[in-house]
Amino acid sequence: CMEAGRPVDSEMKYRLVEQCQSPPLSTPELEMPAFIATKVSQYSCQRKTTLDNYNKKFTDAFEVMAENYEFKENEIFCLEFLRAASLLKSLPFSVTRMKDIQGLPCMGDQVRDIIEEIIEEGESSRVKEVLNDERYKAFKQFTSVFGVGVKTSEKWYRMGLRTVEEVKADKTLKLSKMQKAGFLYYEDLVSCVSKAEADAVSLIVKNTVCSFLPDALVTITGGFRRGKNIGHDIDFLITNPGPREDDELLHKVIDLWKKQGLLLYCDIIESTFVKEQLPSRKVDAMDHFQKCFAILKLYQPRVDNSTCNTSKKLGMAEVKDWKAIRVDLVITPFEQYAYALLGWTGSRQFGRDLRRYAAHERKMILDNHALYDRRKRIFLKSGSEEEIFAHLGLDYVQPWERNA
Ligand code: DCT
Ligand code: MG
Repeated sequence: CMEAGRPVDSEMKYRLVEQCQSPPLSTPELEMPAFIATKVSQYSCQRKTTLDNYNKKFTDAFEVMAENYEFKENEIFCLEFLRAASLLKSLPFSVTRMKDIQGLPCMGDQVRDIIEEIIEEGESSRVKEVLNDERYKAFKQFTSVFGVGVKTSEKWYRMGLRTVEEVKADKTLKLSKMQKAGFLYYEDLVSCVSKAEADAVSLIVKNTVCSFLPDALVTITGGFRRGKNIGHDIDFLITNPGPREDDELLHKVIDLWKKQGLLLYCDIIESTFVKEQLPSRKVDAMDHFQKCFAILKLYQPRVDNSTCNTSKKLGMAEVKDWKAIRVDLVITPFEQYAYALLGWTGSRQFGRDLRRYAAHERKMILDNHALYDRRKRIFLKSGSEEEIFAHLGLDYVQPWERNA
């Protein structure tokens, strides 16, 4: 979740989808009688976005554009493309003509130009330009390393570095502990986490946490809670119902994993939460929970083939029987659990829009800890995600419909 690589190479995604044509839709008006473009909300928290994306060739293109603007630290244009991508992901049909996007929000000129070009030419020249851009390609590689963000990439790029190999080879660079781990386990970390791996790690986390606190609630959040079957990390929320709070829990868990040889990297961040403080006004603010960004060693049941035994007998290098996996553990007080769950379930865009909706439409401030009503000057308590949506006057959106 920190500065980390994205799960799927957008370039690959883009190339793959370029080739497939969407099925011809003769009369979408007749097939979608309930669809009225002007009624589509500009906020993704008022839409349902499942993983069935009928407009992947457009949304992949927008995500490349957004990422390029992120690398250039142009937040406005970055958001414009992220919002457009998110909107098209929520459509129940494939866009095949400009008429299909008529009346929809979030379709600015830049966005429309790219849609038009993809409809007419099958691909966008602007997106192709970005994909071939030296700076974009270098930043894409650098930010795929755990612990490397835009700032570090900028520095390396200015030094003339262009690839991960060049960075690795440059022994004069001062790397953070996180980046060192990022390079050490690079291959494992860029290969995505599967659902099966997430389930295996989930068992380990639950068993360890419950050995110290039997009543603790451990929930998988992030993309896996939204029904994705791959991710770049596994996110967990841990809380203890009942009065007892245990500030030492996270340390106990980490210490045990260290003893068991399961911990490859860990950065514990102590809670910085101040009760009296209003929810943060920063739209993309990090929360104040005690948390840990870790890399776990997940042993994998090896396929039983004779080559492994032979290699041992012949004294050859042993086959690696584990994979490094990025795991985030977040500890929350029980009263804040629903807010933390909503925030950590994402998607990022869904969370952004929830906070923007709260601020602009309800004069409320939402973050991962609480919801504050500025008119009534009170905090609104919630014991479940449903209650938070209700406080905001929103229809409930299921986790698997939050893939905005
Ligand atoms: N989140 C948050 N505050 C942060 C970081 C993340 O509230 N400082 C939320 C937004 C999404 C969610 O936590 C999980 O973050 P990621 O793991 O980055 O996203 P993901 O949706 O799980 O995607 P991936 O499959 O790439 O892990
Ligand atoms: Mg995640």
